[in-house]
Amino acid sequence: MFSGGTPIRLTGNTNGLKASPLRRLERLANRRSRSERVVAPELARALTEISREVQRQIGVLMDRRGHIRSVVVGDARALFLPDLSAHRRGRDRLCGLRLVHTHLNHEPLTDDDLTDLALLRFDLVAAIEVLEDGLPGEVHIGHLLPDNERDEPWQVLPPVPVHELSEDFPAMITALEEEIARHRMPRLAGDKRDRALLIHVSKQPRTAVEDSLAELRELARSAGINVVEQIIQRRPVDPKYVIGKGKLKYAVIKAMQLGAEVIVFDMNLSPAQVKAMADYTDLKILDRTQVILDIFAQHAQTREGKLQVELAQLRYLLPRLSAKHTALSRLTGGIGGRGPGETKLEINRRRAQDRIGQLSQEVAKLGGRRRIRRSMRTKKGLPIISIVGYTNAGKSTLLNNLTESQVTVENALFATLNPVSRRLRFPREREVIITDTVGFIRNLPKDLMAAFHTTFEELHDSDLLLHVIDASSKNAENQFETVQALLAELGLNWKPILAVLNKTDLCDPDVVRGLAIQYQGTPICALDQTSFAPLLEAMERHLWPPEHALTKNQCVGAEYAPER
Ligand SMILES: Nc1nc2c(ncn2[C@@H]2O[C@H](COP(=O)(O)OP(=O)(O)OP(=O)(O)O)[C@@H](O)[C@H]2O)c(=O)[nH]1
Ligand SMILES: [Mg+2]
Repeated sequence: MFSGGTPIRLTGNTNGLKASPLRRLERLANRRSRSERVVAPELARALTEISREVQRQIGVLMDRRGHIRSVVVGDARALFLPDLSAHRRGRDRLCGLRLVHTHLNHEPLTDDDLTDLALLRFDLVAAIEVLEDGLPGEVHIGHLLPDNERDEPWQVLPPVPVHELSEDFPAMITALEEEIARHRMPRLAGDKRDRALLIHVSKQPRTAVEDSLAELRELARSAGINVVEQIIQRRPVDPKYVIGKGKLKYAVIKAMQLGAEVIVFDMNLSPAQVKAMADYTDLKILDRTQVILDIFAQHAQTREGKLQVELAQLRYLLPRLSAKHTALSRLTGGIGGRGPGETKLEINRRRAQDRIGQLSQEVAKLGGRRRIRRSMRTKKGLPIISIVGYTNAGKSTLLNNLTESQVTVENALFATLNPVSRRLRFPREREVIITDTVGFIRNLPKDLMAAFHTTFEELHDSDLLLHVIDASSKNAENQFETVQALLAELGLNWKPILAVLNKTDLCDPDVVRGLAIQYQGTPICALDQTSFAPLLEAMERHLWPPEHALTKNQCVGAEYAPER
């Protein structure tokens, strides 16, 4: 083990070893081999002799200067490697250690040897056959390959006797490392985004899988994650390793080849699954909820929004914070671990609990104030229209162009977090308050729903909901259903709702006609105020019953009056 300063040089299955081999192993641990070979013949011989005597595999981890950093004892079939996490040197490089060990049964490199090679990024792995007389036989060597086109990122060399090993090990490693760095996907200058591999696992139909992944890619993009690869597994979810251990190994190796630091699962992971996978790899493991929370954390601007997001993040993290869990630091730094306003999330369990209590109170207090503001507004008797809809449907754009305001509009998911209200003046001195709010999404994380409770509460005061639908999306129908279901969940489905078909400038007119019939919707292009007349007319019809309604010609558009 290299963590904690002093290396523990002899590790593994040393129980029951007699004094003599134990002493020889300890002596080995202080050795330095000056050979330019992968392993010097004398060292190989020392290893095979002890190995034969104790009938266990013996391995050494050697640095590039030939120092033996650790001696590892296994059983007859495998080694038990120490924790090397403190020894990682960045993903563009090998770890600077080679593993040289014995094989008692003349076997070539095993699957475990090669997995260790890939996951721990050893300079190389060598297995020395132990002959009957305890002398070293042939040496099997495997090393990583720079090429990331293949499924297997390693190469196994033809075995050679120890004394025939070439003497240019240092040159070979330098060349290999250079090659690996060259093959890395080049990062554009200034691109500091985390790179991620996306994984979808389910038995859903292909189109559903593709839609789901497309949305996850959008979420990732909005969170500032650079997606470098995606893997689809059409199988039931493995309760522990989600895609199964074998496939997880493949994914981790693939991620490493591509220089990805993060694996994002297109689903929500249980705390146990996160822990199992984090124990297996030091890549950061994220799920869909964390990506959404991360976007919220980056977009939160108001004090209330920041508190709500931090609350949602901590509620999500709490069950994942076991008392002593190394994966934690991976949960809490960078993507998935950013607090709102660039703070770092509190990771200690006890403090997280305290903070949740404190945040809940503050959010409730702000909710109370919000309620007072609302009731004052209601007293004024102005009708309230709320704009709802799937995220990125164009809600804020509509609010801006109806009222000539400057709410943030972005081609990103969850650009808006907290409600913004503006006045909208109709002819004949009729005024309404129109509110834009946070967008909806499929499987909206429940911790977010809970934290944004007071925000959603505001919708209850509405006299009319405008459900903005992105008519240009091929998932318009699913998105419509999702929003309807969430409205029902919030107890809002009994409210009068006007369907608004947006982004019609991007649509085939026949599609718009079809959707208009299907949803009894009013087509608009939120970017173009001249398209608003039918919508304004429909809003008036709802708010002021027909006997008082304006004639069509009188409804000419909106005037802006800022909220006081
Ligand atoms: N072509 C076209 N683009 C539009 C239209 N309406 C909005 N957009 C674009 O769609 C993107 C999202 O618009 P927003 O108004 O931010 O959408 P939103 O529904 O408020 O999104 P969130 O707040 O993130 O949930 C922006 O890039 C807008 O410019 C439209 O009618 N036509
Ligand atoms: Mg918005």
